[in-house]
Amino acid sequence: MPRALISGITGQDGLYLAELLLAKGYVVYGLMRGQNNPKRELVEQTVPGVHLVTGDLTDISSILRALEASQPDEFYNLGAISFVAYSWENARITSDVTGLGVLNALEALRLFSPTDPKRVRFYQASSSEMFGKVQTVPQTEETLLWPRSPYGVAKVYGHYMTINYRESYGMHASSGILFNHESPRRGPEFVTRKITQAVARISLGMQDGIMLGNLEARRDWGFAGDYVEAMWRMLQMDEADDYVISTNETHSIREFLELAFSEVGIDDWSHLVSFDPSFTRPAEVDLLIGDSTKAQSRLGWAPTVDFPTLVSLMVKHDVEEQERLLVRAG
Ligand code: NAP
Ligand code: F7E
Repeated sequence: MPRALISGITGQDGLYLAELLLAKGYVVYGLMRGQNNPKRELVEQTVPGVHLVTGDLTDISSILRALEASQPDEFYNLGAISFVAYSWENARITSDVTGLGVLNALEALRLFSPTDPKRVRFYQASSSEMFGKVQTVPQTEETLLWPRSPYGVAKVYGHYMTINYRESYGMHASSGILFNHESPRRGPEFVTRKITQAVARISLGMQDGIMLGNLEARRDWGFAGDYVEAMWRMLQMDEADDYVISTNETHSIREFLELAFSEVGIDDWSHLVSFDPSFTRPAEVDLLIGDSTKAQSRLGWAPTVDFPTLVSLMVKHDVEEQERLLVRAG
């Protein structure tokens, strides 16, 4: 049976990827930080087949121990401080985890398999945030990177370090340049889930309104379940490479709001949304739209969930979840 190690197992993508790999018959290990991680129970309930090992991307010896324990054929590096807004307030720790953590993972792999650089196939979770102030529309694998946040800069470092280790040591190391992808498992700090949770609560009379920042920013939003399939496909290729993963459509936060409110039958929502400047960013990424032609032709990958379906499934999930909370509260 193939074996995989996933860092970031407690995150949105870690859970979807673990489900996918378990369904394919993999033995799956998850690297989880902290001695008492509050998300341990969630992982154990959602993907009970996963073996958990403790470790931290800032601690190279803990990554090496996880490699020894899991003996993986594939290592998916999904661990990161991933919230862009937080990265300005905590630029150093973001750089340590999201940037240097990738170097630690690559070096741990070299120490784990000094004579066979291709023994473990490596996936790096690169990001469309690296395009930042976009230099071409749409963005492809060839687009010049121009990050706009400490998070984006850290991802650029991890991206080029992955390419460098592939070129320097012949490692099977691939980078997926993933555009925004969402799901009911998305953290509530990200704008999509913040909106769908709020819309659900407003529709149930549990909340009066929602405070947001810039509604005009545009993102290429896909479904996380589709995107982990692309990660796996990259590691099944004979040659490692870099791929943009996107839906090739762009929508504003305003359009997301429009669809989310209409899902609960609210057509006039302008009085329910207020502007809060604290949710704006020192430097904004105004427009992201990918071109995933390379992934579609070489990996045979394509998104299966379109934008209205994505919004709808997230709102429906959150309405059900909030109704359960209401019932429990009596
Ligand atoms: P997420 O839900 O924020 O999950 C991040 C994961 O990283 C969590 O499991 C977190 O663990 C872990 N982590 C944080 N600090 C760590 C450390 N020091 N050592 C080891 N693990 C650590 O992110 P996601 O949405 O699943 O995204 C997965 C990856 O793809 C991330 O690298 C993200 O930057 C990247 N990405 C995401 C998107 C997107 O739209 N979702 C797009 C492009 C790229 P704790 O639970 O312990 O905090
Ligand atoms: O912001 C605007 C905000 O935090 C999207 C991460 O997964 O995708 C994600 O990064 C947009 C921005 O995601 C609020 O200014 C308005 O323009 O949901 P977000 P993100 O920054 O695009 C990339 C690809 C990653 O790699 C990251 O890890 O929404 N916005 N009002 C707001 N954003 C938030 N969070 N909260 C607001 O109230």
